[in-house]
Amino acid sequence: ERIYAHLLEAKKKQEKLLALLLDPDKVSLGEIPRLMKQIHLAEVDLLLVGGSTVELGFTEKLIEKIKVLSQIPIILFPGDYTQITNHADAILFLSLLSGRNPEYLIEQQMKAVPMLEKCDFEIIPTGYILIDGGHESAVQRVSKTLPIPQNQIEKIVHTAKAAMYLGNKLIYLEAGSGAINSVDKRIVKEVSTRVDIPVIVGGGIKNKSQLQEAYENGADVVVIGTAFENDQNVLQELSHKKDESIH
Ligand code: 1GP
Repeated sequence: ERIYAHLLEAKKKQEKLLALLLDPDKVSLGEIPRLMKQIHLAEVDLLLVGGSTVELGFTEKLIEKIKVLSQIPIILFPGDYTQITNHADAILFLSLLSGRNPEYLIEQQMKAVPMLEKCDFEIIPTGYILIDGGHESAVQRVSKTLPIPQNQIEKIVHTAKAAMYLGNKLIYLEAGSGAINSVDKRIVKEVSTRVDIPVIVGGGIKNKSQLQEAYENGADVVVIGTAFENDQNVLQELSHKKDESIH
């Protein structure tokens, strides 16, 4: 339970964590050495690996390549059970609780079991909550579920608290990859004050002020994906977060 213990410890110390999301379908293996240099310089704390749809075997190849170059914990963030590989250090075992499609509430999780029985990494049960990011996100398209509107704060909080009562160890507030609107600060604040498990926030976060805003409102981990895909220098802009983190 090394990675989850680290998340809890960071939360206790109010030390904010930066996670970078790499989609195995979007990064080429040849770029990895150069990307990893930037990732190390920027003191990225966690690497999430996954995507809504990923070609079979790509996740494993990407993780193998990263592992040669880096000690940063690699956490699977799978869009479906076929992305699971024992090369990772942990998995966000997601249940899409904002949606009403049984496939992403329990079916995919059951299909994952034969593979998980062969894996020895940490399994971190995560309540995954899709919030309207102002565009049709890949999660929405693939899962065929509706996001919760940003103004339904109580519904989002109740979903998060129910997730916690069910035994989930993390809450992931997701505006969707490439969101126009990231998760509103009031949502981040309400959820993080009313649940006592770590809160991850992602979707549409592009710059330092958005990152800081999420941290200041209680996000324990912020995920950056698209912004780094579009501009690999963005990590340097975000990298001094530790000096300026909120106490
Ligand atoms: C998507 O929350 C992640 O699942 C990251 O979103 O790609 O918009 O940074 P972005």
